[in-house]
Amino acid sequence: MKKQILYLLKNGYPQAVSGESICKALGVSRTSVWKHIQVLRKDGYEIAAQPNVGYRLVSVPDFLYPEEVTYNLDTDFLGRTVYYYKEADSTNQIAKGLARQGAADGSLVVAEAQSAGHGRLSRGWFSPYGKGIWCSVILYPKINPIEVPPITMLTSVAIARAIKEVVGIEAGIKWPNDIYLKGKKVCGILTEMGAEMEQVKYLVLGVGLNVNIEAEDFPSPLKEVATSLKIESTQPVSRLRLLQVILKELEKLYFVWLKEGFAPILIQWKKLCVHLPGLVRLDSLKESWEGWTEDVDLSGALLLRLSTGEIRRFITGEISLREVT
Ligand code: BT5
Repeated sequence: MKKQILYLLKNGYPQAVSGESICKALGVSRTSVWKHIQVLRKDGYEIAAQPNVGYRLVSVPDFLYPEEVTYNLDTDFLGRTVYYYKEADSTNQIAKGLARQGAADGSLVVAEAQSAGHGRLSRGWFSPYGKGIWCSVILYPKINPIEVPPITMLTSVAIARAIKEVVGIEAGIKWPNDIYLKGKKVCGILTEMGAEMEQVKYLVLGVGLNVNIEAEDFPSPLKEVATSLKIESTQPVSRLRLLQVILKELEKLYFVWLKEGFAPILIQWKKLCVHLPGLVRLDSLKESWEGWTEDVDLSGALLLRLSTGEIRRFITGEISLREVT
C-alpha cells in the first residue's frame, strides 16, 4: 500500500494528488491513506498536505530503498530485485545465502550500514550508516572459476564510468579491485563465488564505495589512505542516483563481456589503470615482489617485470604504488 501511494505521488509530481483519487485508485479509506502518508514521512519522504487539494511529494530521502532504486532504473535485469537492510553484518554474506537459495539473477543486496563488512582475506571494511554504497549483486554466469577475475575488473570500469557521469571526476583503477581518487582508495570490490571445479554456481560482486564520508569520519588507520566522493568533489553526492548509474553501466559491460568476451573491456580498464606502466611492490600471501607492471592479460593476471628481467604472472596479490623500497 505504502509503495502504491508513493507511486501515485511520484506520477503526480510536482502536482498534488487528491486524497480522494488515491482512495479511489487503491480502494481504501481516507484514514488509511493518511496513515500510510505518516509512514512515508517517517521513512524520510517530505510530503505536503494541502487542504482541499491533496498530497504533494516535496522530496525523496537519499536512502537506498528498493522502491527508489528500481524507480526509473535503466536496466533489464540488474537490480530489479532488491533486498534492503538498514544495517547488515555484510551484504556479501547475505547475498551468498540468497544465491544458494536461488535468488533471482541480478538481485541486489544493499545496506545503509554494515557491522561486519569485509574485504579480501577477511580484512575489515569501514561502512558507516548512510554515507556509502555498501552492496552486493548476485549473478549466475555459465563460466569456469578461472574466468571470474575479469568480472571484478569490468565492475571497476563500470564504477569509474558512473563516478564520471554522476560526479564528474576521473577515478583511476588499481589492480585488481580498487578504485582510487588522488592517490587514495575510494572504492573496493570483493568478488566471491560458489563453484565446483568446472563451473561457477553463483557470483557475488560486493561493492564498497565511499560516497558522503567526511574526512574526520575515517578511523585513524584509514585517514591517510582512504577518501570519499564528497571529500574530492567538495559536494554531497546522491547515493541513489550513483547506484542506479552503477547498475546501468555494470549491466552494459556484463552484456558486452557475455557477447564479445573481455578484450574490449580490458582496453577500457587499461586506460583507467593508474599503474600501467609503473614501479610497484606486490605482496602475495607468502612473498613480496618489486618490479615494473608490464601488462594485464585477458585472464586479468598482472605481468610484472622483475629486476632480473624475468616476467612473472600474478593472479592475485596486493600492490602498493608508494613506498617502493
Ligand atoms: C576490498 O578489499 O577493497 C573489497 C572491499 C569490499 C567491501 C564491500 S562492502 C559491500 C560488500 N559486503 C562486504 O562485506 N564487502 C563488500 P581489500 O582489497 O582486502 O581491502 C581492504 C582494506 O581496505 C582494509 O584492510 C583497509 O585497509 C581498507 N579499507 C577498509 N575500509 C575502507 C573504506 N571504507 N575505504 C577505503 N579503504 C578501506
